[in-house]
Amino acid sequence: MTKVVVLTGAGISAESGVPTFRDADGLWEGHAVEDVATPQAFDRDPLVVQRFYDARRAALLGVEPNPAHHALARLERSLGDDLLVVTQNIDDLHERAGSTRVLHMHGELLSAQCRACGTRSRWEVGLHDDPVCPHCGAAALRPDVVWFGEVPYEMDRIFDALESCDLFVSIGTSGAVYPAAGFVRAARAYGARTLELNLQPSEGSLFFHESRQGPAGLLVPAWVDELLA
Ligand code: BV8
Repeated sequence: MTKVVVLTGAGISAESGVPTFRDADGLWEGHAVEDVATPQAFDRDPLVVQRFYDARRAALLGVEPNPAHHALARLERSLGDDLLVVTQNIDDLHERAGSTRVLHMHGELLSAQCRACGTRSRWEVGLHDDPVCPHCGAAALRPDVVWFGEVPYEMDRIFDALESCDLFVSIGTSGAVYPAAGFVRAARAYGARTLELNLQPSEGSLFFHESRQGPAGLLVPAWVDELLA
């Protein structure tokens, strides 16, 4: 069986109505990255940061997975453990589409992290009113997301998967943020075939064996049909 690693970014959730980061009306439009997605920003003004993530967490209730998410869940039902979805996204649309083998390298909106005891707890409501940690009782919760300057989650598991995969596929990412933007070169160096599915060429397109342009909602189901044919 072909061992496959799929990397996803904001583009796979765009057709579900989740804003991307860098596109015209992107998330970063309203906010300077350094004002909302760095530990320094949180120390400087936690309320601004908490409200930024509370708004994105609340917005999750109004969106649904799209055909690209459902196609990857279908692929998992065929490949089982031979598929790993590594996502930069902090939304839960992969899981809501039925995917179980999902690794959130930049964290999750529906999780809170306690800065006192380190516990990560499932969290579905706001954090701006400074609720206490369900584990230690300290009012020290922050969004469980990886900010710029912080080390992404499960980097060892990701590189193990890149080392043993036969096919690396990148979907809906601009290739602007590291270490995710470096995965294609690592996978290729380990001998994998590499494919990009993106609305427009990304900053890393030239590193892929093949790059297909178009909306993920069309490209991903077609690619899954092809792979399972
Ligand atoms: C770290 C969570 C050390 C929070 C995020 C090397 C060189 C230069 C800089 C660095 C470097 N190494 C590290 C850095 C610094 C930094 C970095 O990369 N800076 C950039 C800006 C230059 N990286 C870090 O700080 C990282 N940490 O390096 O620690 C380390 C590393 C390894 C091992 C040990 C130690 C941490 C970065 C994580 C930051 N947190 N998110 C939150 O979500 O608020 S990053 C965030 O932005 C996302 O998670 C994602 O990663 C990134 C956004 O990118 P995309 O998802 O690609 O979205 P974007 O809008 O940019 O693009 C959308 C794409 O989709 C476009 O191409 C578009 O064409 C396409 N598209 C749109 N619609 C569709 C579509 N495609 C298909 N269909 C559609 N319908």
